[in-house]
Amino acid sequence: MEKRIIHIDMDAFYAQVEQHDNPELRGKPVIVGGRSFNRGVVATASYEARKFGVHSAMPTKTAHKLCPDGIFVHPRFERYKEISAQIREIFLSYTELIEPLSLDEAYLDITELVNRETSSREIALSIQSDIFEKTGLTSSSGISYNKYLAKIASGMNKPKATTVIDYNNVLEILHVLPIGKFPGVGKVTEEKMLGMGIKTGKDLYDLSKNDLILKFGKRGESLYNKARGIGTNELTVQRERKSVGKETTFNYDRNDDAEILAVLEELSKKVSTRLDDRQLAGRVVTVKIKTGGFEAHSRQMMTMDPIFKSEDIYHYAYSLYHEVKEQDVPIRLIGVTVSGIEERLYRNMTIYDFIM
Ligand code: DCP
Ligand code: MG
Repeated sequence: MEKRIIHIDMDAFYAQVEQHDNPELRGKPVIVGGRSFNRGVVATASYEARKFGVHSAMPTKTAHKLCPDGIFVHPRFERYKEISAQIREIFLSYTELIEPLSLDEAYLDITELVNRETSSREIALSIQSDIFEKTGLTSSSGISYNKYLAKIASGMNKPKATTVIDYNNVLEILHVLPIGKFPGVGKVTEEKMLGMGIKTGKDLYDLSKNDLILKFGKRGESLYNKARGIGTNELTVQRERKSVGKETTFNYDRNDDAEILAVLEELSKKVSTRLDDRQLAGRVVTVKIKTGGFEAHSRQMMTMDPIFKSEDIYHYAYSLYHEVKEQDVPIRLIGVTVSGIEERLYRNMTIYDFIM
């Protein structure tokens, strides 16, 4: 059956929150990020600042050059989280079929809510107006019959827009879409494609499936489908995850620190990858062991900031291991867990990237 999926994405989220909370910033080029000249990065910029070419992930230094009169503001993650929670409450008042992608964007499956009296566009507009009423912030939405088209649609007419992609306009829209705007085509793939002369959806559409598989391997088929408006309509509805852990049972009891630590480092990497996949981080690291005599011991430690990188996890796990492992007592199992899980507030960056 055909589904109706909405993708909702707040407009210039962090910057808009700053402008909302501080009216003096309204209508001005606001750049949220690290203030440091050498190390800071831009988290986002208001639409006024974007006119100067400032964008997310750009070094603050470059942003200064492009927009010398820009107002540089530090991020207030707690505030963004608070608003994100308010937005989620609104989503929940419509449906439980929600797939959050980050603090400011989510997919909603509203198939069941559409009927002869209420169109999917009306539902999207109603959600957006609820968000505005509750938070004073504007958002954009995209509506389509699958997820990636809904996401493309929400970005097409930003800000404050509601855009529908349907069977009758899908190819027309995809054909002229710059290749970098296809979800899943990151910076690296985009460069590669541009180098091959694939600039738009039409260029992609004109390539055969075989050709795409030859050029892009496993992803070839998905690209072939994306050029044709074909994609999944199944939401990954998030269950709340309390902890992420990995453990190994040895095939014989071990006592050699170097050997055990090498395993612990591997486990830390696996935990990190899991956290990374879901854009999560955690504040508590636990190391547990079981001795050859089946006694279980564990130690845990609170971290300074939420962590997710394998070297950070291993850093804590390393000292916990030395606390919990008794000399000359061989162990049969070791595990590491990160709990105190929260959603990551910045993508592919750590808090240090924002330090002044
Ligand atoms: N963000 C970040 N680092 C990035 C990208 C984004 O910290 N590289 C943060 C700041 C953004 C928020 O996530 O405000 C949401 O990201 P979006 O990609 O949705 O960007 P915006 O909401 O800022 O702008 P747009 O209106 O284009 O959605
Ligand atoms: Mg956004």
